Amino acid sequence: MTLAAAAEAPSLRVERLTLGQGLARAAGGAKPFAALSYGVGGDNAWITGVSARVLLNSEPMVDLWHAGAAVQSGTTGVVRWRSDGHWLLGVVDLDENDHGEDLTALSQRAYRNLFEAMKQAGCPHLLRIWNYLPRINDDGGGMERYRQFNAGRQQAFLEAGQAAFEGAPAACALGVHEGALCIRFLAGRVPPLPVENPRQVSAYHYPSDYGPRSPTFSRAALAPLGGGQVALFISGTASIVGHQTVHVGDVRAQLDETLLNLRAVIAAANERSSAIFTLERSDPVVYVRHPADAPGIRRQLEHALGAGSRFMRHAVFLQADICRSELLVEIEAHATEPGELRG
Ligand code: 3EB
Repeated sequence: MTLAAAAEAPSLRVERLTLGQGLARAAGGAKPFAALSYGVGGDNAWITGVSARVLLNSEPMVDLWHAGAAVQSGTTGVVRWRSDGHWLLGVVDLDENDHGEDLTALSQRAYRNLFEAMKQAGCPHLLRIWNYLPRINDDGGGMERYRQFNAGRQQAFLEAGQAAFEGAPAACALGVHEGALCIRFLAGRVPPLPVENPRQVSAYHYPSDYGPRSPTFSRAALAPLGGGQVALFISGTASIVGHQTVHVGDVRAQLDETLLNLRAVIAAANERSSAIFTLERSDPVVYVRHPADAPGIRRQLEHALGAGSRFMRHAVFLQADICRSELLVEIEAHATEPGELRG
């Protein structure tokens, strides 16, 4: 699309609220474009939840997305979506028991439908994907379920002609204890600018020790949102240096390493945009494998980032399994700042 057309497009905005605030906001005015809530399942036309336990007695949080006023909704295969013609938010909730397929085939089908939905809505560029897999670290019959998911996901990207290596979208993949295979995704008309982390091997180049097909995601993605704003979507980030898990068994050291990785990927993003992003001004989700670790993780984050930082005020702590069984904590975040991409 041309630059002029991009400039006319409705801008996308996101705000992180408590679920209560989000519902009150929606009740008081027009329905939001879409919302993704963390810590509560169930959904209706415009809000969809990630069903994982909220830790530390904190409230479930919600990302309220605002886009153009003329929202259309549709169903494409197993994908339900809402779009204003410029931005698309879609969801998949698949109960594996309802489908006689293994997780590889099911993931491939979900992603195939997802790309079809993007085509139908005229939003061909994936910006960010959230994946939640039941029992992610379990054996799926000769292969770990996360590895099965990776195989199906990569195959669907290749078949759809979507960038499966360089240029892949930002993503996360977490394990939930029960329920459906959940995928949420955000797509648009303008391609995002992928960002890698100089401290880490690109995940799409992981050696085959981590599975026959590599994971399909970039460490982060920069996306112009219109209205002079740029978004930084930071993928799930953990204690991995090069391609290796480091500090096995030491959650404190894993969190320190994760913070170094987050700061490194933000620094790399800041080279590619006139916007200035900081970790302190981002909206994170903190995934904790063992609930007993959560109070210590929160204290350590308060110490590192400031108890009054936006990061801490907006943080949501969820119990989840992380895609490698030695990883104890993983953090993802997004932020928006004024600026534009550098070519
Ligand atoms: C890692 O760095 C940790 O498979 O989509 C992080 C973000 C991770 C996304 C994915 C996996 C994914 O490899 C795991």
